[in-house]
Amino acid sequence: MENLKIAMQDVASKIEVTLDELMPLTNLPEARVIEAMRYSALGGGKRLRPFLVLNSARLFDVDDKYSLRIASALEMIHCYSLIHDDLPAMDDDDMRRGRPTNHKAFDEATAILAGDSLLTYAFEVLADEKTSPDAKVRCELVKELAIASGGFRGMVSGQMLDLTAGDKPDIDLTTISRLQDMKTGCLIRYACEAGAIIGKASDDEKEALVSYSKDIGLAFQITDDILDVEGDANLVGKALRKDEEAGKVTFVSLLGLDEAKARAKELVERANQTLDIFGKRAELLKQVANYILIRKS
Ligand code: GRG
Repeated sequence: MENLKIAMQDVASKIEVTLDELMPLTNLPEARVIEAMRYSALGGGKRLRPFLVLNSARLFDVDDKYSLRIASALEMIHCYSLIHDDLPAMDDDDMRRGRPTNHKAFDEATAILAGDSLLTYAFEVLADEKTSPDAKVRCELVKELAIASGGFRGMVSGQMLDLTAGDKPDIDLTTISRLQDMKTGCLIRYACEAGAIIGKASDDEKEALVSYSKDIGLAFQITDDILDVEGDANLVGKALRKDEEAGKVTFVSLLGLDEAKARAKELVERANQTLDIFGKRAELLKQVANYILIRKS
């Protein structure tokens, strides 16, 4: 695990530098929105999605200078979703990553704009030639990210279902899995898929990465539900036990803690098996899947 820790810190610092360069501060009168974007995008976090992008792309010897731009675009979408999710109209949270949420640090209108701007800027970054000299690759990266984050079969659809789930206490495991697959899973899937796209992976290689990412995405959400019940709010960096208070159906409420943990473990084991086609080169991806099971934040 020491290896993994160093590798994750390395990606986190590289992504911090890239995001900082991509979003320079300005003296212009509208600078407040840039400050709010930087507040959330440079505000720490595990950088799991960037780690997955870089290490999937490295399987195909892609230069990090390309993957870092893709990872930054994906992190921008992730941060936009967190800003909007924390708003009073959605989850109404005061703390995120151990500090005030964007709308608490700025104001609601600025937080909405910062989220909007991160969402659109992500596509500008992807569409730029610096992301890939191959226009077909850029197009595919843009298209798949739009699908993963959108409202037809992506993150926004998952969020919509989540917002209305409270009114439907009879939700079953299939429904909750579909909801979470869209809300959390789609961006995690994109991280690995993007590595395959930029790496011009074969169909089998791409399929293996997508299958791995689907399984770890679900395991990630199950552990999120577990952390909500037995996690430490100081380590997680936000208020916990909100699901139970809101009467929300989660993997833990449906399966119980032990069964939820067993399910997450099974998913990670299956995910790691699918990476066997890459041999030793997939070691870090396997380690990060194992880390999902024991994460404390
Ligand atoms: C508002 C369109 C819109 C979508 C919001 C992702 C999401 C949908 C809401 C976040 C709510 C939440 C806590 C989901 C559980 C899984 C998740 C995405 C956790 C946060 O991701 P981490 O743990 O965060 O990777 P860090 O801070 O490490 O980047």
